[in-house]
This record gives sequence, C-alpha cells and structure tokens, in this order.
Amino acid sequence: MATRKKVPNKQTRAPSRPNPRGFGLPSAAATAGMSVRSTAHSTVSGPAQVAAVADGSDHATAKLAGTEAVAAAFPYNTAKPSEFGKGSRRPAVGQTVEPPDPAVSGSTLTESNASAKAGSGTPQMGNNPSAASLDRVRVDSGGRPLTTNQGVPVADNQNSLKAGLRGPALLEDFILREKITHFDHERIPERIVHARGSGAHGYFECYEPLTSLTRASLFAESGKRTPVFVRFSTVAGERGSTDTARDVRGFAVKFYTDEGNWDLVGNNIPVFFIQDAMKFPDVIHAVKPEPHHGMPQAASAHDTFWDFVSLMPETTHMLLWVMSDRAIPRSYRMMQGFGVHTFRFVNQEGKSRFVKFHWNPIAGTHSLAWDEAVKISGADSDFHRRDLWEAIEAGAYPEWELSVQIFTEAQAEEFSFDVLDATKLIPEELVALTPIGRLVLNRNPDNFFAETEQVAFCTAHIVPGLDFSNDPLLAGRIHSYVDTQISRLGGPNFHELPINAPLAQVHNNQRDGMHRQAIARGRIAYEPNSLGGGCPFQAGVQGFTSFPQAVEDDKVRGKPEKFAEHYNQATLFWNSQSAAEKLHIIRAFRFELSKVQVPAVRARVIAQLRNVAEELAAAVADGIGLAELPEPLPKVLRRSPQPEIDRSDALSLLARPGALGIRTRKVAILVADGVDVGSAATFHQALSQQGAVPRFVAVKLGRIRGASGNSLDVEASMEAAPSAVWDALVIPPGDAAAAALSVSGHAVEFLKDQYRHCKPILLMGGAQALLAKVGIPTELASAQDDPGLLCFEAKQAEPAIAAFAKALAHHRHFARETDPPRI
Ligand code: HDE
Repeated sequence: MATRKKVPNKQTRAPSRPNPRGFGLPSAAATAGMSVRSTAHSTVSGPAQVAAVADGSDHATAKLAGTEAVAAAFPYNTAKPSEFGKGSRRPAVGQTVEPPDPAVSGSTLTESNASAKAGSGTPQMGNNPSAASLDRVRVDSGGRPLTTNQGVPVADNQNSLKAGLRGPALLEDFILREKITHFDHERIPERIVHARGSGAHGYFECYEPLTSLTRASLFAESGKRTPVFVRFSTVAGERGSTDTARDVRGFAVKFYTDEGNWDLVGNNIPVFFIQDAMKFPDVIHAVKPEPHHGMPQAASAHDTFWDFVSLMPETTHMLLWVMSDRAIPRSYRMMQGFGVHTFRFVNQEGKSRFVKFHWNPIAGTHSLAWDEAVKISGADSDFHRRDLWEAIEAGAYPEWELSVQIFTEAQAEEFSFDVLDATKLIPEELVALTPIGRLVLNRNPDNFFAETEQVAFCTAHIVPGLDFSNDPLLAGRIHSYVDTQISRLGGPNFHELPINAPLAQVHNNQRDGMHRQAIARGRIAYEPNSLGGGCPFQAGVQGFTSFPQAVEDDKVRGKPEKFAEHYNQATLFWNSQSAAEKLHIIRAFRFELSKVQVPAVRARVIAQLRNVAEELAAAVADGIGLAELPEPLPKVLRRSPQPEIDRSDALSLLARPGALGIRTRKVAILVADGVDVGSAATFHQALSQQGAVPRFVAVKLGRIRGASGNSLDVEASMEAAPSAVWDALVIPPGDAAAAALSVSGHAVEFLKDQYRHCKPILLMGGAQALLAKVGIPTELASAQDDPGLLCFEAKQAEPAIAAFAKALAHHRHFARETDPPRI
C-alpha cells in the first residue's frame, strides 16, 4: 500500500482549533487576502488564487487553503492508465495525500466542539469504529432502572395512564404506546429457506501456511486464529419448525478475517438438487408447504416435491443423500459440512487451483433413526438447538477439521463428470482430502435475535486469495444472498448490524439507505477525488482481484454435455452404503412415497430409481405396493461417461465414527422405588467421569427411596424426556424397582423404543426380567448375541460399566434391526 505524503500547507499556517472563530471578520489585510478570508466563509465562489494569503488566519481560511493544497497535489488522475488494456490486469493503487490539518477532510469546522453525544472533538482519522468486537454493543442492565427507548426512567411498569382509577386509558400515555408499538414490530421476515437454525461463535485455526496455494490471510500462518460465527439450519421448515425433520442441513460459516469477511455457506450434503440457479425457486416451491393449504410443514413427503424431482432427473443423486440418514443427524455436532461448489484458491503470483471444502466433525458422523426423529419432534422440537447450546455451555466445544480437495483445470478436464456441476462430488479416491485447519465453537450467542437471526451470510462475501468457479448454481447464489437480506433485514445497510460487521476496516463511498449507522465524516462520497486527499483510495493489486479466466464463447442458455449424466454418482452413493444404511434409504423412499397421493408420481420415482439400482427400485416399489415396475426414465445421453470408481467407502456414515467415544452421549438411568441406590450412583458417577451425560429418569420428579433406605433425586421424568431423546439406557439392580417399572406404561415404552432405535441397553440383576415383559428378544434375528443388549448380575458393576461404555461408543447397533421391527 502506498505511503501517504502529508501535503505541506505553505500558504497558511493551520491554527489549532479549540473552536472555530473569526467568521466574517476580515483583518486589515490586502484585498486578495480579504477575498480569501471572506469567501472561505461563503459558499458562493472562491478566490482566483489562495496562495496570496500568508498570514495567520482564521480556521475557515486555513481549511480553504489546506483544501487548495490537497487538490493541487492531484494535477491529474494517476490511476487512469491502469484502467485500460493490459494495464487493467494490475490495477494501480489510488493516489492519496494526507491533508495538512484534519479539518480539511472534515465535514464541519464545529467538529472540535466536544459533547457527550457528538464525541471528543478529536476526529478518529482513518478509523471506522463500527468494525470492531461485539463489546461495543453488548448491553447489560444490571443495577439500572427501566427506561423508555429515549432513556427516560419509567416510574411504573404495571399500569397504563388512565383518567381516574376506573377511567378510560389516555392517548397521551407515550410509555405504553412506545412499549406496545415496539412489541408490534418485533418480528422480521424469516429466511425464505433455512429459516430454522442455531448459531454459535468460535474460531478457525490454520494448521500450516498455505501461501503456495492462496494468499487468503486466514491461511497464511500456522496457528493463526480467525473468529467465526456459524449457523446450522434446516432448509424447508419455517422458523418454528421441528429440528429433526428429514432435510438437508445448512452449515454456514462467517470468517471475520483481517482482510474482510468470508462466508462459506455450505450444507451437510456435498451435492445439490439442481444444476442451474434458474431452477432454485422451482425446487423450493415444490418442497415448501403446498400453497393452497400450507401443508406439510418441514417435510418433503408430499406430492409437489416428488412430482418436481421425478421430472428433474438431475435431482437423483441428491435424493439418495436426502433419503439417507444424513438428513436426520443426531446432532449438528455430528455432521459433515461441504462447500458444494468448486471454488478457486489464488496465490500471490495470481496462480489459481480449484478447491472443494469439507468440514469433518471430530465427534464423527452419527444419525437418528426415522422413528426416533419423529418421536423427538414431539418430545423436544428444539432437539438440535438444545444439543448445540448445552454442549457449548458444558465446555464440550464442538470441533471440525477443514479439509480441501485441490485440483487443476487439466485434472478437472479428465473427470467423467463436470466440476462445475453441483449435482456431482469429487470422490476422495480421485482427489484426496488435505486437512488445513480446525473450527472450534466455544461461545454461545448472548441474544438469539441480534446474532443468530440477524446474521446475514452471502456467497458473495469472499476475500483476496479465493474466487468463484463458473458453476452456474453458484452464480445465482452470488446474487441471491445479498438481495434477500435487503427485504429480510430491511435495507442495504445490513452489513452494519453488529454480527455482520467485519473486523476489517470498512471505508467506501456508499451512503445513506434505511437504518444507516455509520456517520461518514467529510463531504467526499466519490472517487477519484482530490478534495479528500484521494481517500478512500482503490487498493490496487493487493485488493481483491478476480482470477482472469479466459472466456470466449457464444452467449447461450444451456449446459455442457457432461451435465446430462444424472445417475453414475447416485449409483456410487448407493453402492457405498452399509446394509443398514441401504435399508434406511429404502424405508425413507417408502415413507415419503406413501405420503404421495398420486400413483403416477410414485411410479415416476420408481422409474427414476431404476437408473440408480434395480434392487433399490424393486424394494421401494414393493414397499408401496407397486406390482409392476415402470420402464426406467429415459436418459439424455446415449452413451454415459464411464465412472472412475463404483464404490467409495468415505460416502458411508460409518466411515467416520469420530474420536469422542462416549463423551456428550445422553444416558438415561431408569429408577423407581426399591432401586439399588449405591449401584445407580456408581453408574452415574462412572459415566460422568468418562464425559457422558447420565441422568436419573423416573416416572415423575421427586425422591426415589432405595432398597436399603437411602435415596436419590430424580433428574428427569419419562413424560418430559421420553426414550427418544436419550442415546442409551441403564436399568440398575433392584427387584422392587424392576417390578414397579414393569407395570409403568411409560417405562415399558421407554425400553421398547431404546430397543427399536438400536440403542445400547444395560440391564442389571432383576431388571433383566423387564425384557420378557416388554417382549424384547434376547438374541438377534440371526440367532447371534445382540452386542448392544447387555445383561449383568447385580454385583458386576465394573465389567458392566466397561461393556456398556464400549457399546455406547459404538453408537447404534443396527444388527438388531429388522423390517418391520420385531417389537
Ligand atoms: Fe442457499 N439461500 N441458495 N444454498 N443457503 C439462502 O439466503 C439460494 C444453495 C444455504 O444460515 C438464502 O440469507 C439460491 C446451495 C444455507 O443464514 C437465499 C440457490 C447451498 C443458507 C438462498 C441456493 C445453500 C442458505 C435464504 C441456488 C449449499 C442459510 C436466506 C442458486 C452449498 C444461511 C439467506 C444462514 C440461505 C438462495 C442453493 C446453502 C434465498 C438462489 C447449493 C446454508 O439467498
């Protein structure tokens, strides 16, 4: 960046400015000097030459002389040549000079008059204080009386103002009216998609300098930490919809880098439904509640969605992912994130390589069972929001590793698919993942609305060192995100909302608009200028420069041929799933299509699936009672490109069990009067020590009396926290307790659901009798032992805990699963 030269003000000595004086009081000077002094106070015109004034003068005259000096330092625009031809590849740094006195670039000579509101009277030159930490706006009301929005203390917050105690309320009551009016306008439009979400603060830490690949400052040093705000979301549901709907999850990360904000607005699925932004409103209209009756909420299981996707074969690959367990994650902490599109890294020399971004959770990838997700929706529709919040509050900070796939244009040419097609991924077998850093979420927001609701992610927010590819879906997004904030957040100044404001300085000539916060000093709102010393000036090549990709072609509406192959990667995904995952996909299609009322639409989906895998199409057809398989959907390409691989283990959820073991897993210890309190406490303590989250659960809150006279406090009731919200179950020894639980419908259901959802179950001593009562088979359908169903004698606490921890770390025991479930 150019160093700024201060312009000496030879003509006048700028006096110090305690306050502006001398208005309209010409001294006994020469006529020329008089003319300068008088016109310095007037707006009509100016002297032919300012240089004539040499004596100590008043502030206005000094300002005029300083302005003349600054303007004279710009005899012409030095940056012009770099606008044209080859020169435009390396834009010049804008010319700037530093004014001899701050008043020269100020708005008003009165700025030195300080006040508690107007400020110190000393301008903060070159600083935008709104680009700073959230401390500047965080409010705490401790020890403060209630006030109106104008800061007037409120004497009585109970009663409106009336004419007499039983008289009519008075219009004059500005306190009541302000309170109610603000309340009336508390809501803003929800996001058109991804309305339901939860966010957290944290940081991104770079492993090693990536300077050979990118000049992005956040990747420049090992150990460098960049603050982030992350928002996870579902797509289709409205703001108050359930967390555990079958849906794609948003994974949006705002990096507050020191060269501006970068938003990586991704999903937990690496591909998308469509290839071109032109179809986005269609796919969203199809999945959202049907417009005539507003149903169903947060669900793709309805006619319009399946009608649309079965007419759009490019959706097939994504459909396989959305019908898989990826779409019902156990926790936001346990899902991957993907940038989806191909982006560019650009290094200091201007060399570019393609890049795809992957977030991999340290907690591993884990999901819910569909029946469980449905039940959680009733028990706790905030399940994912609560999980994220509580994990962070407890200090179990969620963590992901960021990896990249780096490849060249030449490599991309060779692939059987097009890297600009967002319905395709790049298998890790073709381009390996390189870990480059980690993301840690370590702070919950103070205020949901101010932070999580008002955060505005935009794919257009990128920083030097990164760039877009020509993915036509991405192109539409670059427009859409800024645009949508204007109606959602009420105008073009949403970037000034504290959560959106960058930490990097913001200086430009954009002005005005609804809810403007920044108070720009001075009269300059254009560039080039000489009157403001050229500031703010263009940064030149150190600023963001677009990668100069060569483009020469006809203007057309269309897609490259490789985009027409829609099934290879859907088949790859199917082939790469474990048996249990395949069963879940079949069941998901069966469930969704059972909700479709038009048989022709159901049949069309089967025709679509026949191009993925015959076994899948046949199983789903059987599940919906379709006796005869329809012809497969016709393909556009006569000869499909040959895929490079037909199986990729990394595409299975089981590929990433994670490194957390049993940490943060929620374990219900079911208790009733007569329980062995000592044993129950031992389990509680041992599991807590290993980082799990055990709770004593009973029919109702209160105190449970143990077999030997001691007692324990119930921590949750089965009504308030039923089986589905727990990861595992322990029933401690105690014959009387087991007998009491066996006649409780809640307890029976609890045990049955733990079993049905393939969760680890530990039954101690007499509790084993409950198996028969609930009808739980002690062996798998294959007649083998069920590794998730553990029975131990009352005194075997130690081996029982060890075996249970192992079973819990395994997460789910799908070997138990049958279709339909045995109980
Ligand atoms: Fe979005 N998307 N999207 N999207 N998207 C929005 O922006 C859009 C797409 C994603 O937590 C909206 O601020 C278009 C792909 C996330 O606040 C809107 C197209 C991916 C979020 C919008 C896409 C996403 C959004 C609505 C196709 C994964 C939530 C509110 C051309 C890579 C961000 C908003 C948050 C939100 C438009 C496709 C992810 C309307 C036009 C592909 C995670 O601007």
